[in-house]
Amino acid sequence: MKDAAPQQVHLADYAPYSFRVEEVRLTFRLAPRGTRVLSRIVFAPNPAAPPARTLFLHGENLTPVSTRIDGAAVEPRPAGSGIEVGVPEGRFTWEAEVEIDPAANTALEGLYLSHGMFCTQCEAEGFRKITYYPDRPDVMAPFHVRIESDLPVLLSNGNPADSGPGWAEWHDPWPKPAYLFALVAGDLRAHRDTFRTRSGNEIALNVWVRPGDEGRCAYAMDALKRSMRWDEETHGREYDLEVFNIVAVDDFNMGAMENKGLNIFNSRYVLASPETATDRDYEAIESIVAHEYFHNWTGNRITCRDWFQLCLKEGLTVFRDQQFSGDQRGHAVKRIDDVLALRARQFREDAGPLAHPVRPESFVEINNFYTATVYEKGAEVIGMLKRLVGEDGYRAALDLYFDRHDGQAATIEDWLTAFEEATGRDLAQFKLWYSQAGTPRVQVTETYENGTYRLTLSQRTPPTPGQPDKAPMVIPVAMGLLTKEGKELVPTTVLELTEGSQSWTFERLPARPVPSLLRGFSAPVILERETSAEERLALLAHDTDPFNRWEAGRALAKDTLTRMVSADAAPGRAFLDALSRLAADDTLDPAFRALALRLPGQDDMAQTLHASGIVPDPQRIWEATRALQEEIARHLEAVLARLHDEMATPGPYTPDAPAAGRRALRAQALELLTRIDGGARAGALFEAADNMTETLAALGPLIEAGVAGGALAAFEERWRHDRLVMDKWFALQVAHAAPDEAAATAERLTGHPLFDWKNPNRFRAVLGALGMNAAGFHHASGAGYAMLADWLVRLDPLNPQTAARMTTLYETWPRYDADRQQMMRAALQRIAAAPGLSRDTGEMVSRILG
Ligand code: B3K
Ligand code: ZN
Repeated sequence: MKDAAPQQVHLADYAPYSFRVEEVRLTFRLAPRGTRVLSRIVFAPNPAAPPARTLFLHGENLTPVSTRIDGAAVEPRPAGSGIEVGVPEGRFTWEAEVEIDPAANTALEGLYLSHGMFCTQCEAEGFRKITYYPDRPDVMAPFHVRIESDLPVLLSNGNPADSGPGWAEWHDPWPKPAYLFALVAGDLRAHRDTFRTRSGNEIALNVWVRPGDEGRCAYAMDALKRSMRWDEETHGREYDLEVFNIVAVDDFNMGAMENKGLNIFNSRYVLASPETATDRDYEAIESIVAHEYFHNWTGNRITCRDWFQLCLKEGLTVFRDQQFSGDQRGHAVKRIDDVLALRARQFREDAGPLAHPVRPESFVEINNFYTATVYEKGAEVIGMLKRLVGEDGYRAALDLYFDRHDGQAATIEDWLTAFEEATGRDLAQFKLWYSQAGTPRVQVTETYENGTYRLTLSQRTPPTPGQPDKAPMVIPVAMGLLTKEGKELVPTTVLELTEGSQSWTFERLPARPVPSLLRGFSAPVILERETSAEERLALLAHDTDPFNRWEAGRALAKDTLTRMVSADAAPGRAFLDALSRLAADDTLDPAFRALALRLPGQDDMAQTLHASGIVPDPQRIWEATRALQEEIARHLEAVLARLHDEMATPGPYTPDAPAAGRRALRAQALELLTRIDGGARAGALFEAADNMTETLAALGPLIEAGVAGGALAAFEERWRHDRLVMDKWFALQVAHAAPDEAAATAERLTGHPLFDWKNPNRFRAVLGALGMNAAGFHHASGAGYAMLADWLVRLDPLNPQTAARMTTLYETWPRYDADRQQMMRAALQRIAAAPGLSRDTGEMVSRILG
């Protein structure tokens, strides 16, 4: 395993590599236990770096067979995370032959095997496990790859160059960093299509899957074609190779990877059919296919100078995929979904021991920084920038950025300079969003006198690890003013809060207005305002901004739950009536109504209580949530029953947003009704359902009602041979288990013959679901904490990346009471003490423990 004293890497230490790589030629002789990799790399001095006569190359777990410079054998010496060797002046050619062992690669980084198929994952630093190379994103080169293998399908980046029996060659003309390298070899089937770019090039598109899965590729292909068109129409960006390949792999550490011309996907984000995938799956496939495709320009053509700049490609590409999905499915609902995810993951991260800036300044293992902060807050920062410079300014800045940096490895400074030059706006203060961690709090105070409303906004960002003091940020606050009856007095305007505290006045108002603040969630901040229930009810009924309309209902639900948790109070009649009116309002989009009827998640409630100084008790939150759902079900029974009947989608299943919205509303109604009907409707739906969305909409509530035994057995019987569907079966039972049964359920399932703990999807289905079942994971017995720790200790030596990522389930320990804190810390300490703990998990547990 790795050494005990982990090396920190610092942004401030960046220095360019001493050499340029002019050309890379690789030959792979594939064999599961002994793959030979031959490399021939032309290096030349980098004019932008001091001259050097020592070549450093990364390399990990490689068995060298031979190494040569300009044809003469050399003997490099080990150095840091690779090797070092003396080189001649000027241009020279490095050649190496190494042996690697894909079959032994359980970490799923580098070249590995999944069901007999060779595949790669190189981002961030996996290429060094394939051959010796300057494995850093600022070294970009064209690659020529030859693959020798008896397997029928042999793929790499770029365009197919030549092939014959047992071999194929690929040429990628676009200079790229090694992290975008990919190779796939296997017995695969293609779902084929073509796309004509707007300048008339015909691109061959393939989705490659295991035999038997061909029938489940159509939606991913359709999403790809829509993404390609969208990037042309909205950003003027065309595809730049003759072929675009997507490969679905069952064993994959994350969602997908944007390798140039050869995207590799976790199969759960490719394969879909009505019987096996839910509406949520279809939506995720659409957005991830788009995300990886959009990386072709934001990430690949323009990449990152170093890994500290990760948000340059990730924040921007998330922002682009969010815009795309909004255009496809409707922006109002998409924005609410995105903010739900932001609060659930990023606000949680920002409030705990793992808080870090969007552009971190140091790391031990970069894989630990593919976080909600880099991705989701990174996207929010771009959304704010766009709001501040306007639609046209944004377009001009992006055009300049693409023009100026195409083919380069860029920085956040380059990105912001493009905005400054294209729009004339000074972004010096705005740049703090990249360096200051923590979620800003914006406090609202106001006065109203003689028709004049004065609004004062004050900002403060709490301390985060390593950052005790914070400076004021640029916070765009979109707002409007309404009358109590819902008439808009002041339409949406954007206030720019740049100082610690600022005031704005609005004059000649007919009466005290109801402010609608932070419309569209215009900045990733927490708003602090004493708001009366009357005001919230007015906004819920009338706000013209759909986000804030939803937000008002959300706030009422949180207030109600807070009172139920801390004072055993009953839910207020006015709230229930408002919810009822909203549910019954058929002029509103069903998807929006489904979101409005959904109660805050239990972890979200814990976060909310903690932020207002209350120590959350997960058990009480669970009880209050159940009680409130029951109250809502009783109060709204008639309208929910009507929705349940009327929102049925007759005819064959289609995955489009309107149909999915109807199913979501129906499922929401069903979940509530099951609290009072004992599972009658859910049981009927389970029997009748002909698609996975409805099957799961029925099964979850049946489990919670304690009447799912037969349904679970029938489901298992029908789907035992389908790995993606069985992931759902495993996850659902844990996710919906009652608090005192969650750990035992997870325990039982880990003994199931289909529990393959080495497969990340299956591991996450059980242990990830346990960590997300708030009341179950945080059960007072500590059984959940202990069980997860046992499994992470077991997984870490095999798959450090997935183990490290899952330690974040403990990041909330500071929120809880002394007993839980002590048990969570003890679990973390037990992981920390595991012999040979990986650098990945080691860094995470030590940061979480603080
Ligand atoms: N860029 C990859 C993530 C790589 C993660 C490495 N641990 C997928 C994406 O963001 O598109
Ligand atoms: Zn990405």
